[in-house]
Amino acid sequence: MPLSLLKPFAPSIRFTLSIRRTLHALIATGLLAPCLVRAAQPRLTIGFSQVGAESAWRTAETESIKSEGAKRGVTLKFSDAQGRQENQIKALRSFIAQKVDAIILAPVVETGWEPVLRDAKRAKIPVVLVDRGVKVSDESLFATLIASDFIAEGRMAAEWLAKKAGGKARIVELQGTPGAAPAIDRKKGFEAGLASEPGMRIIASQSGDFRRANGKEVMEALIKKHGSEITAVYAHNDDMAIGAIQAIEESGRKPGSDVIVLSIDGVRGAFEAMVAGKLNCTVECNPLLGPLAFDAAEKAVSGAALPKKTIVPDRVFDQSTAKSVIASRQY
Ligand code: GYE
Repeated sequence: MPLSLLKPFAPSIRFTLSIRRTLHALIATGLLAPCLVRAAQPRLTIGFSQVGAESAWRTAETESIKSEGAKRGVTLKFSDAQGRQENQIKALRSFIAQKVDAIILAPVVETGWEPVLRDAKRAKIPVVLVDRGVKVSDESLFATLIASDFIAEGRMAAEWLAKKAGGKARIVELQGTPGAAPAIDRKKGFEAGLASEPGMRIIASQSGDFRRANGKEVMEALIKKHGSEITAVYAHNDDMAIGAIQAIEESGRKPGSDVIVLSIDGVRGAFEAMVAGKLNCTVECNPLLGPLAFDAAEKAVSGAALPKKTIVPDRVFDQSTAKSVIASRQY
């Protein structure tokens, strides 16, 4: 029986737990084979609606959630929305129709979720948000959010850059997907971090949709327009920075020295680019959210209380440490 059906009957859950404890005691005394107990554990069915596969970060997150689900014996229904909110809404409706025990949602944009989240709530299916937040008038529409603090990431990037550039730079900003929480907040945090730095000017700011190819294309256009006036690039993710690095090289300038390049995520490609001297800094954003997401989903299904938000801590890495830590990076 799915745990959700047990929710209104707390004593039944306790009863199930006590059966489980008894079975474990029987295993310990050698009276029962472990495989029989595994069959007695309730298997959860969880729907996971993912944004897409626009970046190395997202691929790492998908992998973390899929592998953690498999480890826990969860039946995972995975849906890739190819970057479109309407596909995510369709996936959620289908999960609800299939009566999954819980939903994990990485929402592409912040707004427009209320109707479908209301449907999930009506069906008593808890929704765990991972990596990006939503804007809703009623916070009970989701169980919890597990994500980085994107404003803090933007601020850390600004502070690092102001120090590196000695308080004077002409910056090009490559934004993430329009309307996405990390794009909105990484911009906000970066601007706040530069507020007391009159010599640090953002001369252009455009979206590259968190994609490498778009980062390169936008950077090419900005180089055409602003040329060597550009002294720094701030990209909302590593993939766009790597695209921008190619565009800078093709224009005959040296990324990492003629132009300071910094970004967010801390994926392997960023560490390689730092070791090669082409990327100056990356602010980590941890995508390995599988364990936290399933802990939260299991708790929500069992009716346990959850904090509304869990913030995943992040650090800044630059060329001074890239070489020594690259081997220990997990994504
Ligand atoms: O930084 C970027 C991605 O939502 C935190 O989405 C995530 C962002 C990540 O595609 O690379």
